[in-house]
Amino acid sequence: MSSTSPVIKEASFVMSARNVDELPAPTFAEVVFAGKSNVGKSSLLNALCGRRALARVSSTPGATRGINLFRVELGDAVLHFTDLPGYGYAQRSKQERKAWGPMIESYLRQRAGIALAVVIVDVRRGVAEEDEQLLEFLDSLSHPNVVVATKLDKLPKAQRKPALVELAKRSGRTVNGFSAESGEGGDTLRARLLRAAISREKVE
Ligand SMILES: Nc1nc2c(ncn2[C@@H]2O[C@H](COP(=O)(O)OP(=O)(O)OP(=O)(O)O)[C@@H](O)[C@H]2O)c(=O)[nH]1
Ligand SMILES: [Mg+2]
Repeated sequence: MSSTSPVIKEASFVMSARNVDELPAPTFAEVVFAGKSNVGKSSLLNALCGRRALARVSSTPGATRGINLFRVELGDAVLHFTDLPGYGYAQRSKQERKAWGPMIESYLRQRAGIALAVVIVDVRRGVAEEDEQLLEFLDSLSHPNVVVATKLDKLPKAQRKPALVELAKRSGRTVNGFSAESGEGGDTLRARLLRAAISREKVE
């Protein structure tokens, strides 16, 4: 990758869907953000775009409802970013919790344009059983994926690198560090997103 990191020139909200069928045809390569409730998916999306309130963020789990689609200009590419509701939050009603599994699953199964799935974990908590299941599901669908450990700023500087190395060792995957507070890790991630979008364009 060149030393100049791609920048996001434009980012706008497209729509929020309850159902995959409501989404527009997959015109652009899609980058999907998934992970447990409250890990910081929407914050990461906002930080990547350099926007404070593009996607809804809350300190209470369950901030993101439905499938939220954004249109993003990254370098010379146009992409869709998809912000998904979190999974694994035990205190939601049974009915709602049940609804999320199939919604996320059908999104991942049906969207032809998925270029990359970003699986977000809290650097202090690591890769949970549900995350592992999601990663395996993504592999089975041949969706390229990356693990991003966020909230890096919550750890003292000296503990960050060792924590990421430990996470990588335990999950057997490459783990990228990130902080929505400081923007740390953003350049690497934007470059990765752009690479995924370009390789997707070549396939189609
Ligand atoms: N210090 C710090 N706080 C963060 C970071 N990322 C997210 N947060 C905080 O974590 C909380 C949850 O963030 P969200 O971005 O709403 O999390 P989410 O994963 O989208 O949550 P759901 O949509 O409910 O699944 C908020 O209070 C954020 O301000 C980070 O990198 N550093
Ligand atoms: Mg969210």
